Amino acid sequence: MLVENKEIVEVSKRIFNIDEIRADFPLLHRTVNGKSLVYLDNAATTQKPNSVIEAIKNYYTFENANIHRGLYFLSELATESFENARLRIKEFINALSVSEIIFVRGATEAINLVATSMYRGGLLNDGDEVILSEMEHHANIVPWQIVAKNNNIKIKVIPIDDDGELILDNLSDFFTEKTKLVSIVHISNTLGTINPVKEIIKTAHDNGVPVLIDGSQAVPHTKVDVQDLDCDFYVFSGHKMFGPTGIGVLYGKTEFLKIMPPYQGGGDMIRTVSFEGTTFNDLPNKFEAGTPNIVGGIGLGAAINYIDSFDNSEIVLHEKGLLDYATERLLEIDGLKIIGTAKMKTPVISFTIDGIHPYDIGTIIDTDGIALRTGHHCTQPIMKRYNLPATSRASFAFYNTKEEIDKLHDGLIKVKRMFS
Ligand code: 7TS
Repeated sequence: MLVENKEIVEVSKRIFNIDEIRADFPLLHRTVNGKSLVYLDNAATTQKPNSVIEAIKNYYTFENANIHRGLYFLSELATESFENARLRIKEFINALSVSEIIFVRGATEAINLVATSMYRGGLLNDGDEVILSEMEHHANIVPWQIVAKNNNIKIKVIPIDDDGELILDNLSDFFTEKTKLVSIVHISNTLGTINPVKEIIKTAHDNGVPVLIDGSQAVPHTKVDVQDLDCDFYVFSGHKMFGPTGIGVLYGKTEFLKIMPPYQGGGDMIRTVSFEGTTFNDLPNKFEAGTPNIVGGIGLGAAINYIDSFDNSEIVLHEKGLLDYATERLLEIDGLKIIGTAKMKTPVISFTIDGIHPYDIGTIIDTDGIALRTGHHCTQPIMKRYNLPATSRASFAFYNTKEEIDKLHDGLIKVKRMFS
C-alpha cells in the first residue's frame, strides 16, 4: 500500500521546465522603468504563483467565515481548509503531529514566542545563557536581549571565519550548566552559508541543551525534516517560500510546547474562563490567541503544494547552476568582491565593488529593472565582522534564469562605467 502511494506521488511530480515555472508567477512578467523586471531579492520575499493567488481569492470568494467557532457550513469549511493547511505543513517538514505546528505571523514572531514563553515559564531565567552565532538575523538576536528585564540573558556567540562558515571546533566549550538554548540560523540570508545544523543539534543534545533552528532561508531551497534533524524548535515565514505575508510557522516538540505557558491571551487559546482563573486549550490552539490569519494559512498550504509539485533535487540542481554561474560572471567584474564563500551555499551572493557605495549600486541598477537588496540585511554583526557598512545582495529563487544573471552582470558593468 505504501509503495503504491509512493509511486503515485513520484509520477505526479512536474517536469522542471523554467518557462512553465515562470508562467506561474504573474509578477515576473511586469516591467519596471520600461524594462523587464529582474527580481533578485528573493531572500527578502519571493513572488507568488497563480495557485497561491487563486487560493486566496477562492477563500474570500467562497469560504470566508471565522474558524473553530460556528457550527454552520461556511465556518466548518473555513476551519477544514485552515486545518488542512496545518496538515500540509506537518507533512512538509515531517513533524510527528499537527499539534506541533503553531501558526504565527512569521519567523520573527515565532522566536519572540519561544523567548517570551520560555522566560515566563522559568525555562530561561535571569543569568542563564543562550548560544547564538555571529551570522544571525536580528530576529534571532533582539528577542533574547529584550526578554529579560535588565537584559539579563547572557548571549554567547559562535564566531564565523573569513569564508562565512561557523567556527565549530570548540563548540562544546560554549556549554555551561547555565546554557538553556542554542538558537541558530539554518541558512544565512546574507552569506548563503548552509550551516551543519544536524551536528550542532547533536552536540547541544549531548550537553543536555535544546535547539531552535531559524529555517527562514532553508524552506524555499532544501528539504527539511525536523525529525531527522531532531531540532526542538524550527521556525520559518510563509512569504519567503512563495506564500503570503503575515503567516509563518513555529514547529516545537510536544514535550516543550506542553510545558511552555501561552504567549498571548484571548479567544481560541482557552478552555474555560472566569474572573477567578482560566484554563488553556490543547496544543496547538494554546499558542494561537484570537482569530488567526486564516487566509494566510490557506495560502501557505497552497505554496507548499506548489513547491511539492516539483522534485526537490531538480530545484537544488537548478539553483546550484544559478549560484555557480552568478559567482563566475560577477567575479569577471574588476573590483567586485563576494562576501560569503562557504563551501555549502544556497544561491545568495552578497558583494561589494571597490569605490562604489552599495546604495548607489542598488539605485542605479533599479533603472534597468533589476531588483537587488542593499544594506545590512538585518545582520549588522556580519557587517561588523567584515568591517563593511553594507553590501549589495542578489538572492535567487528557482524561477530565476542565467539570462537574468547576464543582465545583472551587464547592469553592474554600467554602474562601474558611471563611476570611472
Ligand atoms: N531569519 C532569517 C534568516 C531571515 O532571513 C529573516 C528575514 C528573518 C529571520 C525574519 O523574517 P520575517 O519574515 O519574520 O521578517 N530576512 C530578510 C532579508 O534577508 N531581507 O529582508 C528580510
